[in-house]
Amino acid sequence: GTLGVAVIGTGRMGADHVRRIDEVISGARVAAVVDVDAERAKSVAAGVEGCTAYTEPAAAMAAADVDAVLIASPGPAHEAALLTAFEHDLPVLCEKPLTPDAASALRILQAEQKLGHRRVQVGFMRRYDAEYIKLKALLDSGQLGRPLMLHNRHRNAGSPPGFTEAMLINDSVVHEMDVTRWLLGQEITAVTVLRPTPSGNAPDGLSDPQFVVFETDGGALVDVEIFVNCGFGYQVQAEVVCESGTARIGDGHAMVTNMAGRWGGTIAPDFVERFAEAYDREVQAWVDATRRGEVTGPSVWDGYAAAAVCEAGVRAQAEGRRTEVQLIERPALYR
Ligand code: NAD
Ligand code: ISE
Repeated sequence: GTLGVAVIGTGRMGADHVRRIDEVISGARVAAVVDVDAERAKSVAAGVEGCTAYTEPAAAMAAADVDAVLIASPGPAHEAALLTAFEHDLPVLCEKPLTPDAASALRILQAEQKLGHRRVQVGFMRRYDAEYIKLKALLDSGQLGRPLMLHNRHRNAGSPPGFTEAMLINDSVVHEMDVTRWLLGQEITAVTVLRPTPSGNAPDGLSDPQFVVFETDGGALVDVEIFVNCGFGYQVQAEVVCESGTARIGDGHAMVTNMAGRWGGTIAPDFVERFAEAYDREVQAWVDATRRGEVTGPSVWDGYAAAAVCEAGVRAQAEGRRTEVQLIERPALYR
């Protein structure tokens, strides 16, 4: 039957996922929404037929019409929601980051193992982006030979108030950490963070942009330009340099116009637009797998591994030196 989903957190991403499940996704409906802000939950629920508003995740998860949970609250609230979902043995799609630090991610890793089966897909949506999928297929085909370097650019038009140095790593660069592990099939072993003199447009207390370097256990070097106040739009680009060629994605050349003596295209304003199709594919894949009784996509292991790299990244950033990643051995459930 139709999957009754409880969406926890109805902010920017949560509200967009509610719309998506309501209007785009097949096989699921929004049975409940939860927000600590009762008014926000009520107003989102009011737009969806048969949807109940709650302020407590536990209350929604105990409801008879809730079969699965989509967590879109801020990172620090994910651990409590995940543990409650495990108590009810409910399937979960958890927005990235799994949790904001390695110790809490490890607790989730242990809790899911205690449950005895995988229940969580982590919201690393770039794995569902059409261009990233093509790039991964090309690398896996071996036509380009061994990947030597991966260059990434990650630019946001602006950062929200309260966006911190640590969030630059935990909320933004975490995407490149996952994409690196997934594209290359390698673990990240060390992180170094370098900074130019900050842009005059960077908010107080945020050194922006920054240049992050990963080393991998396969001997590849990965760099990330993270620039969250670039001002001109939302851009995510990647270029892999291999032994026999290179491949590049994210140029956004879907349409090129000629007008008034210039040629060019448009830049997406934000992630909601840039990754709209990836989010659609991600949520549909989660609903389809859940209805088959399966769990696919980025796992709690992937969420933990990214959190461990984040922890090294935040330390590298604060201490200004190359920092090695500490990772436990991959448990049998995730092999
Ligand atoms: P937001 O601040 O816009 O929304 C968060 C909402 O959660 C708010 O309405 C807040 O009141 C509510 N909330 C806070 N604590 C809660 C709790 N304990 N229980 C229930 N609700 C709670 O944040 P956002 O930008 O929508 O981010 C939400 C999540 O989505 C984060 O994990 C973030 O990293 C992730 N995100 C992912 C992407 C992506 O590209 N995949 C993009 C943006 C955000
Ligand atoms: C945000 O949380 C995201 O996940 C976006 O994809 C990323 O581009 C942005 O920098 C983050 O703040």
